[in-house]
Amino acid sequence: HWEWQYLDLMRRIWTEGDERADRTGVGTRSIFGPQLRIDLADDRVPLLTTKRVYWKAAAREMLWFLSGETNIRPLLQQGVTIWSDWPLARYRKATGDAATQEIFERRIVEDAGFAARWGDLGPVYGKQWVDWPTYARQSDGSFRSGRGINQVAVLIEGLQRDPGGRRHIIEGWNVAELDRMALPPCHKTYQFHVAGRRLSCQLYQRSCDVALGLPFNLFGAALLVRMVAAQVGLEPGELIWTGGDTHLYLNHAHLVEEQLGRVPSGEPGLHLLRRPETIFDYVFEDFEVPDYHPQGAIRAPVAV
Ligand code: DHF
Ligand code: TMP
Repeated sequence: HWEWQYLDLMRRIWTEGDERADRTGVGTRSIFGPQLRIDLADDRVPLLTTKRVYWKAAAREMLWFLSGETNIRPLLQQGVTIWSDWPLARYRKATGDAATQEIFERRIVEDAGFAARWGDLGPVYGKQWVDWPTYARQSDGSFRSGRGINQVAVLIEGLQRDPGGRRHIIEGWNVAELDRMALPPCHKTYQFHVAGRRLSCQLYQRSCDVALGLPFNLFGAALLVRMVAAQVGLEPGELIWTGGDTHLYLNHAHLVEEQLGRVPSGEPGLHLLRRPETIFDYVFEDFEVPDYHPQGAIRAPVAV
């Protein structure tokens, strides 16, 4: 069962990880450069069963990336609150207003102007994936913005034209724009690879919160591979996940202890019910996760 790889990673970090201070002030145990290899054949999906993972939020987040959006408003309109903490922290700091998360989120949904002012994360994943900025030099030597590059469309086209290519990459790490992002991309590079009829993907994640972020990131990546494979007419192959700084936050001790005492239960699947015209036309209702019978959710605070 693939999930033992996740549990083993968790155990290894907790017992052998290097204890260090981090940006958030919470503190972590961390290792550098681990890898997971997950077979995606036969509708398999890396979705944890040893705790309940809110996969619907991960799916909606992936569609939000593909839509090019960087404002949390469309997520909140769908009840997805995983990105609220960062705009909220910025809002509190800038205004001194101690608004609760609920009040802040309600205001983002109800007030488009407020959302435009306070709900944007900057040029994060969505922007870089489908509208990577370009600059055109003018005859007088000045620069003007050119047409953005849709990396996802380029990827699909490239896989169709040259399946054997070694340049099938979606890159989030736009060095020139990092300082305007609420959070520089964690799952920063996706490289695709075709062998025979199978489409594999290696994800490089520079920084990984194993307890909260990774379960979402694995499901999201698998969903992306499945959509790309369906669009280019290939079978899903392997998802290879490589982590940079791969850590457990010290205030997740109860989660680690609880989860490491559990044993994987069953194998959920992932069905794509429809193959729309383009990868940008998927909707949430196109996804189905049969046979998901997870064990109980384990709450833990997210480090901001
Ligand atoms: N910062 C940190 N420190 N860790 C992260 O995982 C993280 N992830 C981000 C942005 N910044 C981050 C975006 N993705 C949760 C999951 C994914 C995510 C952000 C937050 C999260 O809090 N998950 C909880 C609650 C999920 C829910 O029901 O809404 C969980 O128990 O999985
Ligand atoms: P950092 O920018 O200082 O590395 O902090 C980012 C934190 O968020 C780090 O704990 C990794 C975590 N994270 C994930 O694990 N997955 C994600 O998708 C995102 C956005 C963040």
